[in-house]
Amino acid sequence: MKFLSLIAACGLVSSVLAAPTPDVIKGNPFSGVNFYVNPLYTQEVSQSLKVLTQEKEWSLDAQAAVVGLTSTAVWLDSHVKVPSISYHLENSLVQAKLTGKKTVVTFVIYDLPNRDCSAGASAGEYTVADNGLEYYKEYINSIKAEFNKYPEARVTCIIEPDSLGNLVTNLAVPKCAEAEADYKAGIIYAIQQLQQPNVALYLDAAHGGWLGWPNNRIGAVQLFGELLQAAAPATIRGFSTNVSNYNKFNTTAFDPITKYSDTPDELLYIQKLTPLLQNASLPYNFVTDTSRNGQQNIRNTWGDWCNIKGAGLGARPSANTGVSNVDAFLWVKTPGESDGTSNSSAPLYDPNCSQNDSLPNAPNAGSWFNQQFIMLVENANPPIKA
Ligand SMILES: *[C@@H]1O[C@H](CO)[C@@H](O)[C@H](O)[C@H]1NC(C)=O
Ligand SMILES: *[C@@H]1O[C@H](CO)[C@@H](O)[C@H](O)[C@H]1NC(C)=O
Ligand SMILES: *[C@@H]1O[C@H](CO)[C@@H](O)[C@H](O)[C@H]1NC(C)=O
Ligand SMILES: *[C@@H]1O[C@H](CO)[C@@H](O)[C@H](O)[C@H]1NC(C)=O
Ligand SMILES: *[C@@H]1O[C@H](CO)[C@@H](O)[C@H](O)[C@H]1NC(C)=O
Ligand SMILES: CC(=O)N[C@H]1CO[C@H](CO)[C@@H](O)[C@@H]1O
Repeated sequence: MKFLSLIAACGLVSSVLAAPTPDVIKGNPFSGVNFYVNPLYTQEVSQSLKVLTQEKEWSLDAQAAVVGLTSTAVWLDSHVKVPSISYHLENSLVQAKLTGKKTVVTFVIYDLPNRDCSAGASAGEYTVADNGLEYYKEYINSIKAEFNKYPEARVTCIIEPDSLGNLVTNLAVPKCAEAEADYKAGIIYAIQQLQQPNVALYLDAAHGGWLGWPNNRIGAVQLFGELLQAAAPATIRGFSTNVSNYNKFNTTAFDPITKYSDTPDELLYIQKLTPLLQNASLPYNFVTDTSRNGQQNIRNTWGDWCNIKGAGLGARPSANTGVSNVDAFLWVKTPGESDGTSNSSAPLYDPNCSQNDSLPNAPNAGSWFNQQFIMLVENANPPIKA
């Protein structure tokens, strides 16, 4: 007995002392690995299920539980969330050990000054007027310090959804014009600090209904080129599209709202961007958010974005996309978390959130929204297999 526990103790000591093997990403960071399941999301869903079963008979709780065990991205949408990186990376290493497979975690970097400059629902903690860029750099430095503690963990980041889209099309909005220089400097800084052998970055490229229009995509590629040239030699793996959106990835039954567009789905958008990126010698790999694109023909206009009624979960997170330069389908937007409040007296109210194609009684962006979660599970396409 004593002998065995001595051996066990030696095993423990040596496994603590052995330096972990650093992860070095080559090619698609999602290929051949597991996708991280966030235990906090699993908990959120099981809380929701408790409320549900008290409220009504619901036949889909087994499916909902499967959703709770599906990989979702972790949003670092304020500086106080940064220390949670350790929690997530440690859990990812546990999941890797349990499954015998490397496990990739996706974080969303989302805290620029004047965030969400063209809308009201997701304004952030920093402003350009109040030294926001310096605070943002501290936020990025803290993220880097957390990542550096776990060189053996595999990490991908989605950098600043909506921000560059706003610079391409919304500079007429004063809050966006004011933010232009800080958005650029902040994103260049984020790329330079965060790109590491075990960290792959995806810069957000909005979606086909926004930057897909011919002039917009040319403007977007010019802007990407300008920022990547400034960030070099640091670089990115590619671009993310459709974060929090509802566009189909590949369809032949186009939604009527996309009628005048030559990029009515995300695959066509990616296929139009790819040659422009190649011609500019920029990376041209993509990830696409499929968390809510299961159903179409649910919006009055293509720009509508807030808690859309009738939406359903889309393709499950996977590296099997069928397209060589699409690295993965991801659930970036967390299914069940609100896009914004429908209360017109609330400080973060945006009129998009009380239109007739939005769910009523919605809480603030990021807060749990049971009705939305139920709806997404009920309308999942493909359906969730329990
Ligand atoms: C897109 O959908 C069409 C028709 O449904 C199919 O033939 C094609 O293989 C799909 N392309 C990709 C890349 O998935
Ligand atoms: C390719 O890039 C060059 C500049 O490097 C530009 O002049 C040309 O218009 C681009 N062609 C296309 C098809 O985008
Ligand atoms: C909703 O947001 C879109 C931009 O995505 C905008 O085009 C539209 O006018 C907004 N609608 C309302 C009612 O604010
Ligand atoms: C709407 O927001 C206002 C201002 O924050 C608050 O006083 C009110 O209680 C809210 N209404 C509902 C229904 O939550
Ligand atoms: C919803 O609102 C739009 C205007 O935003 C209007 O055109 C449409 O008829 C309304 N639909 C219903 C079902 O009330
Ligand atoms: C990054 C990005 O473009 N996100 C957009 C995805 O689509 C929704 C709905 O149109 C928008 O609200 C997001 O801003």
